Amino acid sequence: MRHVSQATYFILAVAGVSLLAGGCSGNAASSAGGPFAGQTLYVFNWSDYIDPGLIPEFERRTGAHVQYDNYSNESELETKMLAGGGGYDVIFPSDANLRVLTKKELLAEIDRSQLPNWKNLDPKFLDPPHDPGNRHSVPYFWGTVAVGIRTDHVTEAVKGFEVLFDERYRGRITMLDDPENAVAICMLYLGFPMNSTDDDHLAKVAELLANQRPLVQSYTADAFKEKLIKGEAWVALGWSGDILQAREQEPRVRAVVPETGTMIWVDSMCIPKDAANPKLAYAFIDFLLDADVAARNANFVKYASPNLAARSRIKPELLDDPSIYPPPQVIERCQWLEDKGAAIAKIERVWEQIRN
Ligand code: N2P
Repeated sequence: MRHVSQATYFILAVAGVSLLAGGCSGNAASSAGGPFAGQTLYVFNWSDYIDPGLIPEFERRTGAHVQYDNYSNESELETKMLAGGGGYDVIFPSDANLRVLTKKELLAEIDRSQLPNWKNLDPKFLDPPHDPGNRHSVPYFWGTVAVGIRTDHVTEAVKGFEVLFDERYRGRITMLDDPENAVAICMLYLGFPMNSTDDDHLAKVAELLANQRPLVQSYTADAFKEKLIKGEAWVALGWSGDILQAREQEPRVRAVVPETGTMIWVDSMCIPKDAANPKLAYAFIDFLLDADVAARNANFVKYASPNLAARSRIKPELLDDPSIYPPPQVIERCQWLEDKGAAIAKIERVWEQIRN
């Protein structure tokens, strides 16, 4: 039961099969609304990954001030944490980041007695292989790496990643500026195992990326959203929800989740071991776990929520959108990033050559 693979975990989760025998619930201690006036909470989250109205609301409820900083790719968070943490109280690592940070013992153990709203989480998303027993993490959102297109310029049926390498879109393509994610997508496109660090495979990926380079308008892990909205970019490799946020503002944007499979990820809320204000960190995490707050957040960010109590308050059109909640047959073909250990340096080298 406990040793399901990451893939099995997720297929079972979205297919509605419980992984937990007895379910899981938090206990009754209360933390939200405590006397936090005059205190500051330091948060480090992915960009465009919260309903911006929620931060002032938390400040109003608690009297605390939130210093909210952003990153836009996996390595930014990792670099910051490995270099000493940056003084944050709450961070939002991906499943891949989480494995690294746990191994380095940089995360505090989660005390569920400080999270009365833990009970709102869907048990199917708990006890994941990247953090057995959720010792260090509270699930936040999950999603995929997808292709955003402007349907007014890309008029043929797009199946998947091929459009990223199409000469016709020269100068109108943005590529996800995230070494591990971008290389993984190239591996999938070339038909290699997504997590391969094999030298021959990496050489082919390097060649593909070098040939793609003249077609690329910019490498970015956040600005692709605005570029799609403005029509500056017509094709963008990006995070699924961000593409859908763009679609909300510009209906000619579409998100394509390749049916042949893509990368899937789940991000979590964590407290660094050396956080200065864990009490306030718990209050913030518990606030985000509140059913109403989680639904508002999901309705804004357009990522898939693991909060079961929020489900009935999430807009039906989002729950029915296959680019947010892909059908089980697509999920089944998706893959997770694996811990590459020291071989990650080879991937970073490939990426550096392209970016310099
Ligand atoms: C939010 C990006 C979240 C995604 N902008 C990647 N894990």
